[in-house]
Amino acid sequence: MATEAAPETAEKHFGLSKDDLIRAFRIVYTSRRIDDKEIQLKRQNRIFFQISGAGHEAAGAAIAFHMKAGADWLFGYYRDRALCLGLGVTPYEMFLQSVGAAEDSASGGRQMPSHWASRKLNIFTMSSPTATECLPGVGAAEAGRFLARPEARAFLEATSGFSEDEVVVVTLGDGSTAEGEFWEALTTACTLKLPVLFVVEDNGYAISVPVEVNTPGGSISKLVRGFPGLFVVETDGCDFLESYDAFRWAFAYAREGKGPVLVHAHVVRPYSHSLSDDERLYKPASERKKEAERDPVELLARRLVTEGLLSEEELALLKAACDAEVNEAADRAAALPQPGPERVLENVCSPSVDPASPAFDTEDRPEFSGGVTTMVDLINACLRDEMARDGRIVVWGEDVADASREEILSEVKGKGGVFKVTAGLQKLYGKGRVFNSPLAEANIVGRAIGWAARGLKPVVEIQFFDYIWPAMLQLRDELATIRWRSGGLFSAPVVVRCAIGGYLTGGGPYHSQSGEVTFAHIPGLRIVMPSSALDASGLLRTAIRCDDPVLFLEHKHLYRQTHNKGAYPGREFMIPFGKAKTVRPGTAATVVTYGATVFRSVTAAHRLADETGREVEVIDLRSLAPYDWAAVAASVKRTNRLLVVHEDWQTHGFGAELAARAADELFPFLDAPVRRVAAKDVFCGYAPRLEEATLPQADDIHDALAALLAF
Ligand SMILES: Cc1ncc(C[n+]2csc(CCOP(=O)(O)OP(=O)(O)O)c2C)c(N)n1
Ligand SMILES: [Mg+2]
Repeated sequence: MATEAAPETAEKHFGLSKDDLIRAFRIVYTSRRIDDKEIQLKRQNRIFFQISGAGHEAAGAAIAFHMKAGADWLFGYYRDRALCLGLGVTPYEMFLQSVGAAEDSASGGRQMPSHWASRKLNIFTMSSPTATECLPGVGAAEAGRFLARPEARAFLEATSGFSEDEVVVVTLGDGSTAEGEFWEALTTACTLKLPVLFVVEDNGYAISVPVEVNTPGGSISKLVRGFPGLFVVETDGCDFLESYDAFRWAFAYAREGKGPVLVHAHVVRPYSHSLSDDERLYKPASERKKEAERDPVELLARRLVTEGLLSEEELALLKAACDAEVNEAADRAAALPQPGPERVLENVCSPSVDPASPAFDTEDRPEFSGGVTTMVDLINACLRDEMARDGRIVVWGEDVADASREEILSEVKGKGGVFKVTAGLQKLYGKGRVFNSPLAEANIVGRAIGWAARGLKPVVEIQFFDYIWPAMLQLRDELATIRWRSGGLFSAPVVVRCAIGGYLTGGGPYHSQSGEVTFAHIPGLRIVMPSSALDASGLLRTAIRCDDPVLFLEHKHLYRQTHNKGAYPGREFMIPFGKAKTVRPGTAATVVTYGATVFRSVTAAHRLADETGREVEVIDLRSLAPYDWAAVAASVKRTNRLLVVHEDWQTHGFGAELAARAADELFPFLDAPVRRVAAKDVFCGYAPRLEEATLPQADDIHDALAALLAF
């Protein structure tokens, strides 16, 4: 009897109806058929890469069944085809990416297939590095909580908004859990009790490397059980119904605000790692046979038939309908053109907000107040006023808070940064907007991406440039690429402040490093390096208000000098990027420099003028990406001599770029070879005499200039 059968089915299938199960089958089967079609197209050279979601389909469909598309967020990876289909990405959209079509809505032909993105569905643009999605996912969850606060109402419209019980789903493979960023993400998800659902799709291999090499003991779910508050679930990801049930509990826990969850889904990988891999080289036939028996598409098909939900004929008809849809979508997409060469440079930076434009230039309209003070104070004042102007600005990093344990603030003065740049900001704006991160640089930058993607404005601190490197993957492969790789769908206008440089007499090799050129080389990142308090104030304001990621380099040695002090220039004082400053006029030669060598260059120029009566022009670039080539060229056309000075190493340094460009574009105007003064190609020693001999000094600049003038 129907009335008796209904509850039995409901119980058996966790409340899912026959139609639900058929929908699940459509998803897993279509996913597999898209992979098969792509493999065919790749073999015909009609697409250029293929990586399949085969074996992961049932787990993916189960996740999709529980997600609220467009309310929850996905920070996923390349095996999530079924999950994305379940959320609403269409087969046609998937093929647009495989053929590299200009119309590919996820990336405009930028990304390999299986790197989806959708603004509408809250699928964050996927990248290829393993596990880099974990920290942005955690950041997005924090951002959701921040946006849910009543204080956020004032600026909610300028953000992604939030949903009451939203969950951020982060997926990754078993091998990827060996990456430190996964553990950094778990750390923050647990300490902050965030609604993040980590899904480890464990197919037993990372390309050819079996799971026990990446995971001690071979089981990630066993390994993470000690994380406080983390709900850990293990499931057979090949079985749709078992997965559906596991994710039911997982989502309920996260939605109720109890904290993060890790679902360990055991899946298979029947199609090799990608079409460039042949698993027969490292997987014995017996193992492949066992995997084939767990094929999730077959398992679900068998269940539908054996449980009488579909007849063999109905199943065949359903498959035929899916096949037809897949073939039609592939044919339609394959007919479309790739983006033309005119689109190569699109979306490297914001197309609408140009921080080099006059809109960011109020340099000639300062409204000074107070006496002259240090660079530290003016950066602090700029942060203070910008945070008052825009509630979306949030500050974190190592030691940046006044005190993580807020209740002790009545007893102590508070820390506010190892250089005191952020001192007092927590007291003013609370620990919701100014807080300490764990001691983990990728964590700092990665989380910021998640916040920024949702329309907030993180201004984060990397304590020392010497320790920026754990964040390199986030900076270069995530932050810098997000707008470009998503065809403008997403952006992450994060400001990363970082103390840089030497001349500390005792800074040693790990507190004296330069290396700005490593970042100036990366498309999509803006690099700024002020030499005076006033410039720092104006450039930081531009960095915060612009719509691109900015690496804001604050020279430690310049934080508290007397020669570069300034008065606070007011709440609207902005200096555009790419606008150099002539700090000393002259006609005999041009010195182009930035950072701590500006003062040394001016000192050298003064001495030379005293000795010879010849005046050398000194130009402070102030920003390196973009840099003010027009100012350099105009000066060299007048002086006919060029010396580039920087603290960073000489070999492959910023001076190499300027010298090459001068040789190319200014050759007819040069009366002498372009010269460089820079650090010796060695790390900076602790002994002050070593430091002095390593970093460029005013004497070195003076001597180079004398030689240049004598040429
Ligand atoms: C940081 C980084 N290192 C190496 C690679 C190359 N690579 C791509 S996928 C992969 C294996 C990933 O294995 P796993 O996490 O188990 O995911 P699966 O592909 O098995 O689903 C490797 C080494 C990469 N993409 N990123
Ligand atoms: Mg794997």
